[in-house]
Amino acid sequence: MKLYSFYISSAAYRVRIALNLKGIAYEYIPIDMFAEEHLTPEYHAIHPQGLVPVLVDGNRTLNQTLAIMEYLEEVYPEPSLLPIDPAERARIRALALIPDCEMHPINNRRIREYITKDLALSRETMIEWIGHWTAMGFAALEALLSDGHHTGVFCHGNRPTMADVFLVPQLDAARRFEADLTPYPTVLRIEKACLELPEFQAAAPTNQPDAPR
Ligand SMILES: N[C@@H](CCC(=O)N[C@@H](CS)C(=O)NCC(=O)O)C(=O)O
Repeated sequence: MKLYSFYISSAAYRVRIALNLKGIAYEYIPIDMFAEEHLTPEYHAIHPQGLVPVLVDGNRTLNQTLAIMEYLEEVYPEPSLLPIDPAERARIRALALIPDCEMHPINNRRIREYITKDLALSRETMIEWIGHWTAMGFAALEALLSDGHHTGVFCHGNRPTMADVFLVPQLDAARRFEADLTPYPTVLRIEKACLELPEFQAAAPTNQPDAPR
């Protein structure tokens, strides 16, 4: 497999975690987003949206991290990142969809650039924007995770699932934008448990080949 990735991309971080948890080796292809390599015609030929990551499995080119997760789950089912019970699967997907659809897209690079360049608003306003949506998302996650009787060491039970795969990179992104995470103790407890696992550690931004040394 090949993964088009950028060390600091939280979406790519998700896929790196999932591949590591499933024990799938891959070639890391860095896309330097600071140098706008994701905006080149060459990269658009691989992913017409110009977003990172892209996963290539043989002759299949996959994008959108949730679709990639589901693909990995179906084609490489063991170890599974979803339980068998449909209601439990729905809970995990709902937890994953909060970072995937309700936090990350609102705070994504092109949104940030629209705020500061097109709308000519200050960096402080942009940070405030991110802080607002970040707080709303983590408050929802904290409520769901601290209330759910399925929560264990991880978001769902005592082994990592798709929910953890989406949670941890979102926390990394939040810290980059100065978010106060102290109101979310359950979220932070689960993050700590995840980061004790080598699969999460190896996927972390600082451990990627394109990370600054
Ligand atoms: N929903 C997409 C999001 C991918 C995405 O937005 N990735 C970011 C990096 S974390 C990106 O490429 N941003 C470029 C931009 O906003 O222009 C997915 O899950 O794959």
